[in-house]
Amino acid sequence: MGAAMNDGRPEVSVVIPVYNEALILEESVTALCAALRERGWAFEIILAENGSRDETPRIGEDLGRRYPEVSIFRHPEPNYGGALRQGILRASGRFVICEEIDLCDAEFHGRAIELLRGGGVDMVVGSKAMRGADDTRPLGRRVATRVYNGMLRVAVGFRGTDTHGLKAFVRETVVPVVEACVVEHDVFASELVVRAHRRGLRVLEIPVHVREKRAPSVRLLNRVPKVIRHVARLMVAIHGRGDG
Ligand SMILES: Nc1nc2c(ncn2[C@@H]2O[C@H](COP(=O)(O)OP(=O)(O)O)[C@@H](O)[C@H]2O)c(=O)[nH]1
Ligand SMILES: [Mg+2]
Repeated sequence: MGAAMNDGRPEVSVVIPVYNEALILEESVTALCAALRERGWAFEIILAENGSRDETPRIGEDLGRRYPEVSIFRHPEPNYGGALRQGILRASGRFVICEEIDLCDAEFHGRAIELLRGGGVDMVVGSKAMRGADDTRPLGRRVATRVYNGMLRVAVGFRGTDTHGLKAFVRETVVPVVEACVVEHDVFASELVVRAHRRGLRVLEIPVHVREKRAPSVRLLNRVPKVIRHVARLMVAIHGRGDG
């Protein structure tokens, strides 16, 4: 594995859910691997795949053979949140970065790990909507981010500006929060951030520059009914049982 391992464990685990990403998987992982090696970090990259209908699994396996830092596993059902959660639980690094294959934002990695190493924060969230962020996605996506965040504000009293993107955290501190999460699919990522806030973890948002390597794969409108159902479920889980 990479340089400077501690007890055979990497310092940084990068978890990336992947679904039908054959077009950009190899290029993204190769560039990410090179960028992380360049930093001299001891790291691993965990690809969390499920149900792809293209060459994603084969390309992922192949990358795993070529790069000792890279591994891929298959989550049994098509479920972004389930795959992400499983990937986090498989991670062994002191810090975990949750990435997206179309972003792989090296600048975020550098800033987030520096903040986590400093010890003053438990979780760093990359915000696409706060002051200083630069979001180059289409207008519909940028509006959706704000509407969704407004829903979380009303439903569960979320006070931040974004939950659904890049994050990095101290594994040991955040795994219990992951284990407390009940909602699957897209909303799991939000539940993790919302619960981290509610439990009094030190969560810091930093602005990100969003540059997607390709258009989003899942059509926005198709996702809406499911997201509304899952936010409702989250609201009941948090208020209904009064848990954090
Ligand atoms: N395992 C898994 N990964 C997914 C799924 N849907 C999307 N992803 C991955 O999640 C990341 C973000 O997906 P993307 O289509 O860009 O959605 P966005 O959130 O609208 O930007 C990418 O790495 C995708 O490959 C899914 O159902 N399962
Ligand atoms: Mg995307």
